[in-house]
Amino acid sequence: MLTIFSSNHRLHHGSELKDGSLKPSFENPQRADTVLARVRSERLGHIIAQEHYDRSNYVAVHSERYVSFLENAWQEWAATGRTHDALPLVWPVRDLAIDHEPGFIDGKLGFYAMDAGAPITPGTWEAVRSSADVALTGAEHVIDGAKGAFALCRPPGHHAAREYMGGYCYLNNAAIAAERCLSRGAERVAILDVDFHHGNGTQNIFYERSDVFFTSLHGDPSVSYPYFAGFTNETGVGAGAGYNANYPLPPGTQWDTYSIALANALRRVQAYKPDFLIISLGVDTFEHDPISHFRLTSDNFIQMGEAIAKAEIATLFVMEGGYMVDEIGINAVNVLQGYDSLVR
Ligand code: Q9C
Ligand code: ZN
Repeated sequence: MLTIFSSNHRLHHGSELKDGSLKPSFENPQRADTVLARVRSERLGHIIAQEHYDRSNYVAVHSERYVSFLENAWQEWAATGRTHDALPLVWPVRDLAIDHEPGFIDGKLGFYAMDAGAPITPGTWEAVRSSADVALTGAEHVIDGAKGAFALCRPPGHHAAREYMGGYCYLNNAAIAAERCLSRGAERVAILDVDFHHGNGTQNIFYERSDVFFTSLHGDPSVSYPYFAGFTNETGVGAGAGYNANYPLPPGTQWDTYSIALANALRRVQAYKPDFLIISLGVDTFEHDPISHFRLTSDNFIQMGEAIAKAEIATLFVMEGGYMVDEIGINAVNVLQGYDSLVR
């Protein structure tokens, strides 16, 4: 299958607060470069650069003011004389005012963030928009008839909601790709999120809509990030009622349990009869992932790709998380090879 990649991802390398101190983020440039190296060494298929897309594709799923914030945040932060990563330190929870955007960058950072896990650096915006363009380029290929494509996105996107960033995510690449499919004529798109963490951002964007079915398998939010979304009773509202399905799974989950939930999610996807399937492909479900607690093996990722292929829907794979850098390439490409082994 075709892989789409942008070297601009390297412009983004930030820090995160971990155990009370600021450290280099787990979400680092080595991740995408390791996946790319594996795509090459396994001869998965051609590798192409992203096309450039208009900003209108981003504001199709995010608010205008949020995209403006992302475009200008580093300049506003640097204008105050600061040179290290911009991170939020105050949030408008519960009864605090959420009805107007603060005028100063420190307030804006909290207003547009769910956590302190999405640092803004000098190169962040260029990397972020390129990552969305990688997903858009991949969407074009499946729209034009490819049975599969791999958008090797970085930074990831599934925690980014209509109007906030978080969890290493800024623009929601999978959602932007889904919206592109719809604007180019698709009637229905399904998104299956297999990242260890619940895709709260994607759920948020499509929660009141029936033209995108969102389903996610993830660590039980009672004990896993993002903690405040991903429960089974979140099934959509209004026109979106019934078009959202969450499968929270306990710590230590292995393939025997995981594969049953995956089969159930895929049954829901098939019943929906989507024109396209988008996989939010996180491989942080791996047994040795440093920030997650599932127990999938590298072989299980081949089985995951095979299971997805059996749904027989043109599929765009969009890279999300996965932090065991040594094996991220093997595990991501295993899913794609499992898929390709049954789709010709
Ligand atoms: N110390 C993705 O996989 N940090 N994002 C959790 C645990 C946030 C993961 C804190 C993890 C976000 C795309
Ligand atoms: Zn994740």
